[in-house]
Amino acid sequence: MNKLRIAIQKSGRLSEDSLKLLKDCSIKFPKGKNKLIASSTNFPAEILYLRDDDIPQYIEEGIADVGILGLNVVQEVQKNITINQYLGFSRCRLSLAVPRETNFRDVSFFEGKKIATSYPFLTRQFLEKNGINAEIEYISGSVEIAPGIGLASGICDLVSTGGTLFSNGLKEVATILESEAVVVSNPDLAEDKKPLLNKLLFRISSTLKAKNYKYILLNAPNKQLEKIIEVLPGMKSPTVMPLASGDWSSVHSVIKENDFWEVIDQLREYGAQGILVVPIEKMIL
Ligand code: PRT
Ligand code: ZN
Repeated sequence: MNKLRIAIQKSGRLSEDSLKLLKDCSIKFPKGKNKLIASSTNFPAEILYLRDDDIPQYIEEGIADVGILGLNVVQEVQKNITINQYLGFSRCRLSLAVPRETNFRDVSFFEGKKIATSYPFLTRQFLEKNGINAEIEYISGSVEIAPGIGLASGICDLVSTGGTLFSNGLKEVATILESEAVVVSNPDLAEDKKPLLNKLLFRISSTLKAKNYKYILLNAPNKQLEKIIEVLPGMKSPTVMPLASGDWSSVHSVIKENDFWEVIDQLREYGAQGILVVPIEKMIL
């Protein structure tokens, strides 16, 4: 039977979370530091460890079937690949930056100027959209030093904390793209591999959903049950079980991580006690 070839970054900012995601999907494979390829021991898959920039091409050419990499790379390289899932990790933004002392009003500042970047396609696209004519100087790394050495008036680079820009005397002036890790795949996947991709995507989305929800258990006075159930919709509706003694019930449900504190405050207001909130490992809807 054919195996699904999954490409992940060999070493870098995406590696750890990519491996963790596969682990959360219960896809096991032997560890080996210098391995470039490893066969899963419990899923029909092979893991390819690559440089992130090479992943789109490998997928387009059918050498890998599916991969995990930054949206920034996917959008820059313009290969024929499908984005299947946003993963929420390795978040960053592609931004234009200029020396801190620059009197910057708007992007027309860049008219006739030179911008250093490792993202020439996205930079040009942004400038064209804004009707600006600027020269793009492609450099593959350490872009942030370009203005300081007189190579360019500004840069377009990835930013996460802003620390690198700050320590190089630069300020962020416009964001071109908000990025995060994504799952991408070959749009013309062989028929016998499609069920494997779907299986993988199903596991990934179940894992991601679980991260956004919590399981909640609490004791509720029976006379307040109706109000408490109203703030706890659950996946269908909450489970309610009578306690062995007194006019109390045990209520079990699922809540969104984002609504968490607001829901807890309301529950306490309605007299809920013994509230337990526990993580969910997988969530199948
Ligand atoms: O060797 P390989 O080619 O595989 O790795 P790489 O060196 O090209 O990539 P890597 O590991 O640095 O980044 C992989 C992916 O992580 C990127 O494509 C992004 O999708 C994502 N990511 C998230 C980042 C950052 N945050 C980030 N901060 N990639 C790079 N940076 C760099 C940025 O270029 C700048 O130099 O970090 C610096 C800015 O960080 P702050 O925190 O100082 O703002
Ligand atoms: Zn790279």
